[in-house]
Amino acid sequence: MEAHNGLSAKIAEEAGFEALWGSGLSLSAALGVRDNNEATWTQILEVVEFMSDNTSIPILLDGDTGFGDFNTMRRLVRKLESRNIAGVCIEDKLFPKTNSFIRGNTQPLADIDEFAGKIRAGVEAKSDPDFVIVARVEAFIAGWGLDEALRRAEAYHEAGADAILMHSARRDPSEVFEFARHWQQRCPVILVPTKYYTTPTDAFREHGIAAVIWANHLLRGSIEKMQQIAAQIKTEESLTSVEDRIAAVGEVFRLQGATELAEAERRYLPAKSAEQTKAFILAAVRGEEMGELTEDRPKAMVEVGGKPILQHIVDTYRQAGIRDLNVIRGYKKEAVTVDGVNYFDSPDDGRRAEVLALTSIADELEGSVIVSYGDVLFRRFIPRVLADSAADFAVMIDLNWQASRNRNRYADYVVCRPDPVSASFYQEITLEKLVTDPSHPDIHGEWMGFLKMSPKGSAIVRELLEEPGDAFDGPLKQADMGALINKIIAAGHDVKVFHTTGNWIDCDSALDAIAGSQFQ
Ligand code: SPV
Ligand code: MG
Repeated sequence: MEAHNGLSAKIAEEAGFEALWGSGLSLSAALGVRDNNEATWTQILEVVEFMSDNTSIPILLDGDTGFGDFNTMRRLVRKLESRNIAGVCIEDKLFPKTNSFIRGNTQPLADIDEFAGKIRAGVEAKSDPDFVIVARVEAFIAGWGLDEALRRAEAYHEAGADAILMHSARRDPSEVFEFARHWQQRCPVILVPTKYYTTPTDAFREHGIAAVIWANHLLRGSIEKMQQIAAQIKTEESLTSVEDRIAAVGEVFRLQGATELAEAERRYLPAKSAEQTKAFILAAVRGEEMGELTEDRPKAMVEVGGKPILQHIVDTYRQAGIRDLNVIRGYKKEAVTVDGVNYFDSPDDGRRAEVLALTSIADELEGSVIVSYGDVLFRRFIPRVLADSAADFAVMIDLNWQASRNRNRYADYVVCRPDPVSASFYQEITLEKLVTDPSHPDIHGEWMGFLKMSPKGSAIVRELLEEPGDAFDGPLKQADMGALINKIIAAGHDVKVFHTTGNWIDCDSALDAIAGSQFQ
């Protein structure tokens, strides 16, 4: 299959072709010049180098007439080998050549001996025994007939050509088949059925043809498509109706191998944990306790100190260096309009169905992830500490949990091992469980709503989310983050505890929202 740059080469390879034709016509047309050696051979070399770098299948370069005499041919072969090009095809015409389909029968042919010498020079310049040299015979193009075609093929084969490309401009394959019958497979024969394109491919097989070259079809396909799209955008002055007719930007990135670069960055760049962590902010619930403040918006969008709570959260995450920010919306989702974040929609708006919401985005839970709440304001060191942790699971707790109990508000209290207050500085503290009963005798702190997962932790959570709903001590639809964390512990995983006193606020009442404005 023809290709004319790194992109078309990749597309042809992905389509399953076994080899590529670096077409002189397509390469020159794509560069905006004529197929008359207007592009220099080193310019062509640069393009085929991109094709070679971007593919793993063999490339046969259309070397025109070899771009000069035997001496240029020797240099060409060496340069192509160094670019990992599999072979070159040269045609027995004169430099500068003209495309065979432009008044072909008026074109002069090369002297047989001179051309055979060029082939020998190429063969002897090879250092890779697998590099192939294909001799292209233009006798039919020039109207010189079968005998001349056979004489030339024989001389070039004798000079060491690995294969003969027999070209023809006829609408039917009769002359090339006639050649094949007489040639009797003395070496492989290659055809270019651009003009006799209606010939069934089985007919080529029956005549013992080794390969056919679809010589310019990706170029011609792209020309037509580009013309249509350009005309349509010009006429309509709009992108609306073209968007669905063109490749998505994501497809462009895929063809460029963007994923590989992202993986390489993870492997080779110094780890900046915050940059490699993504945050999911749960902002689906209304927050009825805030009354009319949340009639037309979820509580994450209630304004505190002149901007929505969610905006404060997003700003703080960004200050902490965490920029991959994802918001799960539910209640009045159209009112959630913070810029620069990715939105996901909870399948059940307005309820504390946090596990259900996470299940709906389970595929996104990969790599290093922090899940937190859309109504919790916090200092930036908190996500930083969590992002820096190598633990598979980590949470942040507030030791001053009595404040919440005294105000009698709903909270997730934590039982740790050992007690963080009496633990020595270097001791690891792990979470035993979350409890909601403020009179539980072993409470050590209050969970601040942050769950950090390492890449491995994310994978574990994805698996837990696949379990049936009743695995969460009750219907999945009602399971909250606390249930998920207890589930992680019950499955035998350690949850590391970091602690602080204050430095956060849970805006689950209008009162807290006002306190939050002082906090900021
Ligand atoms: C090319 O693809 O550039 C060729 C084949 O040489 S043809 O255009 O048919 O001459
Ligand atoms: Mg050509």
